[in-house]
Amino acid sequence: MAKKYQNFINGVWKDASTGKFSENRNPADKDDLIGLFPSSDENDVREAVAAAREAFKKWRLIPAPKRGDVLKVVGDIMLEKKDEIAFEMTREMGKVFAETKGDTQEGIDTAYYAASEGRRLFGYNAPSELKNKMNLSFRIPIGVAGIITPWNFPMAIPTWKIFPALVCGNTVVFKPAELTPKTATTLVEIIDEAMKQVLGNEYIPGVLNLVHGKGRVVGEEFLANPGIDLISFTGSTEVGRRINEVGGKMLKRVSLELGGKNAQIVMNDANIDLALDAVLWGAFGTTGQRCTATSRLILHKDIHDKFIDKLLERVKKLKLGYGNDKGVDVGPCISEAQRNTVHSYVEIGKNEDRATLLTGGEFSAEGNLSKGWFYKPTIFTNVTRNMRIAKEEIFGPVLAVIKCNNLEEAIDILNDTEYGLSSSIFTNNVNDAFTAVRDIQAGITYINGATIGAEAHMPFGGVKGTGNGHREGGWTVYDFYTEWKAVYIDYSGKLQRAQIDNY
Ligand code: UN1
Repeated sequence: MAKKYQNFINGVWKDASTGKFSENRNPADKDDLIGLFPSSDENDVREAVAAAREAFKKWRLIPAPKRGDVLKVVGDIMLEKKDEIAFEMTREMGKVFAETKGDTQEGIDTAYYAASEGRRLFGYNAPSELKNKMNLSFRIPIGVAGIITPWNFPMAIPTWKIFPALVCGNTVVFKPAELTPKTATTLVEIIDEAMKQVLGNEYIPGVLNLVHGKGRVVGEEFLANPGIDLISFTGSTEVGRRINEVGGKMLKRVSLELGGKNAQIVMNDANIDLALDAVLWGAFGTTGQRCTATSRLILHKDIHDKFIDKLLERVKKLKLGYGNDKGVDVGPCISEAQRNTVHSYVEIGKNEDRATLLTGGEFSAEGNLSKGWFYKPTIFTNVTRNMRIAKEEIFGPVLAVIKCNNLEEAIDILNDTEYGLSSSIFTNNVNDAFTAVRDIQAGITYINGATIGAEAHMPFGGVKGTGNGHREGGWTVYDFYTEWKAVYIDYSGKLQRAQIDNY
């Protein structure tokens, strides 16, 4: 009998009020049942929100450096358990062990960054226009943060959101992706352990609550519940729009990290082998299931044919398999449904769009692979910018190659998308590199680097349809989790009237 997991509400592990569970299975081996996780409903969310609101009264008064100390211990525990976390993450999510270790490391980096931010959280001061008066401003917590996270970075993305929320003095209700509830459970266990260690008798139940379940049920209650002040969401554009719409009506603060259709440009003067390494990593790392994945490759016509020959040779060497086995390069798609979506795009590319299928384009089901949701790394050539496979986010191991004549056209093609998350150009021409930095419309641009692999202490997010203007990561995320308070201190002993007494 598979282990039953629970929600964590008000400091207590408990079943969902529905009494129902859903299965979590290994995407590389559908016979491997990892556990049963609660199928919660709105009642569980309401209970969690009430607990978080109550906890907020006390947590906001814990000094920020001490809140930071909790995150320091969280980072230490994660570091100690890194391999164990990564192994289990590969088992439930599918990407290879080196990558789940990387995902965990991103969480550790975020923990230490948040810990140090507990001693910064800088405000500004400014001179007053009046004598004997001081103007200060500082950050204050907002309240209860609703955190909704995807399955592709089961550890890193929750940490980007939960750690800054907590260090700023907010309390949290966390709904992880249904497909990766185990990693989320581990994260919550670690944070709670650190809270207990650091706060001792001052421990406050309800600062962090975990509610498993479906977006349509649990997520909807996040929107409807007036006790949730802010929502941070990473996921599909469709769900993001819905959150923005309802959140907007309710005057909730909303941070959205949505789709991408990221491109790598390779110019005719580029280091070809370097650009090859990058596109293989960017397009097929994480089985293409990153918001930052390279899904378009824009090749200068002079090097196009040579590059494609080498790419084909290299891509055929990628080894598919269970990510915890040695020597595996690419894991499965996360689920059967996701693999079907990928395949339907391949059909669109072949038939509707009439691009050339260079390699892949089918399930990979040899031997043990038949037990999982494997899909062969796929490359289309002769793609033009208006084809659906060049425009829509596929979220799988599919790369669309587009030929270009010059830099201007390359950038124009790159920008011709509703999204604007990550981007990359390979060139050794310094003028072209700086032109690209200036003209590419994206939140992230790499020069001579793959489109994936943003660092935890830098602003992360996109322009245009990728989001709604917020950034995660680095110092910028702290703007989302705090309000500004302006404070005027008059020590003149009289009523000084701004805008009147001095002009
Ligand atoms: C995502 O796919 O949503 O920049 C996050 C990267 C990783 C994070 C990806 N650090 O590729």
